[in-house]
Amino acid sequence: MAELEGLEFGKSDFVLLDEVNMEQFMENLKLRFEKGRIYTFIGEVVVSVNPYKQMDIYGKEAIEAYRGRELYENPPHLYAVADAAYKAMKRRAKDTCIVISGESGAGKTEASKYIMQYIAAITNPSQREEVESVKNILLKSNCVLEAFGNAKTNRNDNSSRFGKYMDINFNFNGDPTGGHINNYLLEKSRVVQQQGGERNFHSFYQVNDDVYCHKAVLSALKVIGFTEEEINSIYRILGAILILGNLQFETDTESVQVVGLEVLGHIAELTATEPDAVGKSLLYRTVATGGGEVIEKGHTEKEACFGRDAFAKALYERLFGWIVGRINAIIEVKDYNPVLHGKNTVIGVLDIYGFEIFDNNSFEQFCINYCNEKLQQLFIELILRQEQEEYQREGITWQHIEYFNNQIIVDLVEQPHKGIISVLDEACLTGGQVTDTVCLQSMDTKLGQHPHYSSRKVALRSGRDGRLSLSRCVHAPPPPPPPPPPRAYSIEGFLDKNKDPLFQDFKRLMYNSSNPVLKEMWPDGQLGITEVTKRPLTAATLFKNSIVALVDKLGCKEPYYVRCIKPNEMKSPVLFDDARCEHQVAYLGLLENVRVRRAGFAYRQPYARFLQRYKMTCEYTWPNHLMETDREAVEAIVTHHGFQDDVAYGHTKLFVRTPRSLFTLEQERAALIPILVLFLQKVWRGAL
Ligand code: AD9
Ligand code: MG
Repeated sequence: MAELEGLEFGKSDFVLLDEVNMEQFMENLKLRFEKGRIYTFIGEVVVSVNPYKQMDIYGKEAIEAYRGRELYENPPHLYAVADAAYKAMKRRAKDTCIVISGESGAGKTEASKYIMQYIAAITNPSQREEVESVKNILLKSNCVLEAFGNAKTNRNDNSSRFGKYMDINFNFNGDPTGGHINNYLLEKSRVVQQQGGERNFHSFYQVNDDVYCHKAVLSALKVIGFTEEEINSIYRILGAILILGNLQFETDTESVQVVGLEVLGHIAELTATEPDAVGKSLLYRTVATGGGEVIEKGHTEKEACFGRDAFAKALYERLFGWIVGRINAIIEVKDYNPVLHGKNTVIGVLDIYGFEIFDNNSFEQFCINYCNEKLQQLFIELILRQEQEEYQREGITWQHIEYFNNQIIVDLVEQPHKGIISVLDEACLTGGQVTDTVCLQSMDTKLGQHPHYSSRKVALRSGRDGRLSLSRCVHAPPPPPPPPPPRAYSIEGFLDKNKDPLFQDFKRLMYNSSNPVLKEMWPDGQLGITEVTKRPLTAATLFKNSIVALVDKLGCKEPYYVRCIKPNEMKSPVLFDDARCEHQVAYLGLLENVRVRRAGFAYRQPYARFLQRYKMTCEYTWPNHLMETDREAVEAIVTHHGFQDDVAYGHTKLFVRTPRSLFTLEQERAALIPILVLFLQKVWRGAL
C-alpha cells in the first residue's frame, strides 16, 4: 500500500476500497486519472492509465526516489515494480518477470521502455564498459524492433504488431550481461493489406518520407553490431517487397504473365537472383505427381496473386525473424562460468497484445485472445501461488481461495483432438473441398455441447459468414464481477490463415540467392520437391506451441504485473470514457485480482516498519516501547486499536485481513501528525 499521498487523490491501492465492486473501482480509477495519478496498486500489481501527455514523473529524481525502496514507501509507479523485480532478482537470486498487458494503445510498449530505462539507470554504478555496451544494445534494440514491427493503426500511431518477450541476464553484481528476445505472431498480413486509415510497417516509409527516423534506425543497427553487408541486405529485401507490392499479372490467350517484365529484373537485382527464375516462381509451381514425376504447373491469375502476396509476407516475416535472431546472437551471454561468476539471473519483460475485441474479429484476434486467456490463467495461478508461499514462509495457515479458473476456456481452444485448434487443423488437412463454413460445422458437431462455445450464421452483403463465440462466464462467489461480453470471431479466412501456404518454389528461389544473408533466412529452400513430404505445422499450432513455451518460461519466474488501460479512443489526455474503461477492467480481471488479494490478507508489513509508522498511535509504544521484541510492540498497537481478530502474526511480518483496520490507523496517524509537528516546533523554539 502506497503512502505519502493524500486521500484527495483517491486510494493508491485498490485493496483499500471499502467494498470491491465495479462502481467503487471505477470511481477510484477515474478520480486518480483526473488528478494526474496514472498509476494505482493492487497489492504488488500496478494498474496504469495512459495519460496521453508527457508526465514529469520519469526523471532522474524519480529514479532515485524508487531505487532500492520498498513498494509501499512511494506512490504507485512503474519504477516501484521494476525495483521490486530487480531487488528480488538481486537479493534472493530469483528469476523474475514483468508482464505488461492491456489493449492496443493502452501504453504497454511505453511502460516496457520506462522499465528498461529504469533498470539501465540503476545498474553498473562503476560504469564498466562491457556492461554499458550491453545496456546500450538492449535499449537500441527497441528502436530497431519498433521500426520493423510497429505500424500506425487506427488505435495507435505506433502500434506493436508483434508480441515481445525480452530476457535480461544479470551477473552476481546485478549488472546486465546480455539478453534474449522472443517475438510472437508478427501481423504479416499488413505487408499486403491494411485497413482504411492504417499504414504498413514503419520501416517501409522510413526509406522515403520518414528519413529522420531512418537515420536513427541505421545508427541503432550499427551500434547493435549489424555489418554494412547485413544492413544493405535488409534494405534490399524491403525494396524487393515494395516492388512485389506493385507487381501485377495479366492473362493473355495462352497463359498468365507479369505486367512489365522489367520489374522481374529489379526484384532479381535486389534479391541477388536471376530474372527468369523470379518470373518462373511467380507463375509456376513445381509439383510431384503420384508416380514420382516432377512437373511444372502454371498458375491461374488468382493463384499467381495469392502466391505473390504470400511471398511478400513471408519475405518480411523472415526478415523480421532474422533481425531478432541477429540481435540475440550479439547480446547472448557468452563465456559465462557459474563457478567463476556466480548465478546468472534473469528479469523477463513481456510486452504482448492484450485482449482485442473489434467489430469484426478474425483469426488473428482468436490467437491473440487465446494467448491472453493463457496469461490470465497464469496470472491467477501465480498470484495465488505467491500468496501461498509467503504464508508458508511466515508460518500462517493457508486458507483456500475461491477464484474463477479459466482453464476450461483454454482447454476449449487448445486440447488435443477436441479443441478448436485441433478441429481447425483437421479441416486444413482434409484438403480443397473444406470451406470455412464446413469447418465451423465440424466445430459445432464436436463442441456444440460445450458450455462456453456457441456459433451462429450471419448473412453479409458479400455472402454468408459464420461467427464462433467463446464466452468467459465468470462465476466467482461473492460478489461476482460482471462477466465480460462473449467474443465472436468471423470464421471467414480461418482456413487460409491457418494453412498459411507458401509455394516451395519461392523458398528454393531465395535459398539459391547469391546474397548469403538472404540465403541464411531460407534454409528450408534447400529441400528438393520430392523431399518435402511433411506438412508444415499450421499457424495456430505454431502459435499455440510458442505460447505454451512462453507460459512455461514465465511460470518458473517470480512475476510482477503491469495492467494497462486506455482511457479513451481519441488519444485525449482529459477524457475518461467510463464504458470503455469498465470494459477493460472486466477483461483484465482486475476486480478478481483485488478480491484474491483481499481474500487472504490484504496488507502485510515487517514488524519494525509497522512499528515505526504507527507507534505514535499507542501510548505503550510512543515514543519507544519497553517490550522485548518489535512483534510484541506491534501486538500492543493492534490490541490497543481493537482489531486483534483481523490479523495474523507471521515470523517477520504482520498480516492484516481487511483494509479497514489499517485505515483507522492511517486516519489516527494523519490526525496526530500536525499536533506532533506543533509540539516539535515548540520544543525547538524552547517554548517547552
Ligand atoms: V499496441 O498493443 O502495441 O497497439 P501499446 O503498446 O499498449 O499499444 P503504446 O505504449 O504504444 O501502446 O502507447 C500508445 C501511445 O500512448 C504512445 O505512443 C504515447 O503517445 C502514449 N503513451 C503511452 N504511455 C504513455 C506515458 N506513460 N506517458 C505519455 C504515453 N504518453
Ligand atoms: Mg505496443
